[in-house]
Amino acid sequence: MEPVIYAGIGVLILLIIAGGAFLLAPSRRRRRTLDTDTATGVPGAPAGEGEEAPGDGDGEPASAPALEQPTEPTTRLARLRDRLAKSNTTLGRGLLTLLSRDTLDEETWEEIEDLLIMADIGVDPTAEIVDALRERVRVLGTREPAVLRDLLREELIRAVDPTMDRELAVEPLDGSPRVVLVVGVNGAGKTTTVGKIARVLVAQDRSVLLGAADTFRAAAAEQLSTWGSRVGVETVRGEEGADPASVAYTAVQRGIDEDVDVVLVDTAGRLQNKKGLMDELGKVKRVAARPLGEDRAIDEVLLVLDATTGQNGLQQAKVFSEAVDITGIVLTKLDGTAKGGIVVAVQRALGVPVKLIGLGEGADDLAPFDAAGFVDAIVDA
Ligand SMILES: Nc1nc2c(ncn2[C@@H]2O[C@H](COP(=O)(O)OP(=O)(O)O)[C@@H](O)[C@H]2O)c(=O)[nH]1
Ligand SMILES: [Mg+2]
Repeated sequence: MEPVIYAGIGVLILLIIAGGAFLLAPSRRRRRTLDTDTATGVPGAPAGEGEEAPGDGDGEPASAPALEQPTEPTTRLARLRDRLAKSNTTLGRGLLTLLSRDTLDEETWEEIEDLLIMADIGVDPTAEIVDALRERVRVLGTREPAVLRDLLREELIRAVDPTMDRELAVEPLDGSPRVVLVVGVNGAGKTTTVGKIARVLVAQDRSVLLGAADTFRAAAAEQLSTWGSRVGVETVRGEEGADPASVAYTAVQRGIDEDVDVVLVDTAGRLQNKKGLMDELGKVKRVAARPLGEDRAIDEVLLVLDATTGQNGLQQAKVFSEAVDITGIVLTKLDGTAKGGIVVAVQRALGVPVKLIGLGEGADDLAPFDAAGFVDAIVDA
């Protein structure tokens, strides 16, 4: 009898231990989540203090909350091409239909010009494209649709300029993080874009830290840290109404302390007046660069522009570029407009390349911009 009782007690003890471990596991996971939230809530909180090293203790590898797996960045334009094609079919088809008419008379060339202008390409680039096409069509004397399509494709690619350097300066450096500042008017898609870029970098195995320098609304920082936490990236935040420059500074300093590859700083987009904007953005940029030392500067200042805002958006873009040196443009909401020509217009207006395009509200709907891929999506639509 006795051995049976001992065995019974043994099994009971094992069950209690197993049950305890089972109950503990989820609460440990919850606590890690909380740790992260607390750390992000305190600007400049010391690096990982009090946090357990991932994967120690229970033998589980990195028992973090389930993180999302961003899609491979290099295949994105291919994946998102349909959206671009769909929103710009009128342009592509319209141009090809006109070019394929039996006679290419003055009136037809004017219609081609109108289509390009309506797509927001801008007056000067439109004239250049049409002049070049007219000349080449005349010299070749061809009415062959396939040939005409190739000519159109070539001239559009030339207008978009395939020679511009569209790489983001985010290659890791020794000693200090890359710093990217994101600017633009409210609603353009800045916060969304910072979140999407963080995902691209995470997919490339870079360590990332976010800085919520839009301190005017608490919701803005909340929105940003939600993006970050989905892929295990922390956010440095300030109190509502805190000095945006000091939040940016803290984020960069912490990026240095924690040996982070890239610090992405989101800003507010109030466009109250040019002077105010210049003062504020200039200060954020200056102060954020301080922890990097004398011989380093902010690596990228990305201007986020809503492609659906047309000429108005272009005007605002100019104001921003006068306030702070822009190094690249992110054109958002290209999924919702037939005016893809804004790519050409904004590059001309600011003299900097479009580096990324937003093609939807989905977390991975951001693609590196590529002149040929972009034009192909339009003329093959
Ligand atoms: N359709 C579409 N919506 C976008 C895109 N990028 C951003 N948005 C939406 O634009 C709105 C404003 O974005 P938000 O990032 O908050 O703008 P912010 O004020 O500049 O920070 C949100 O509803 C986003 O989902 C895009 O590429 N396509
Ligand atoms: Mg925002």
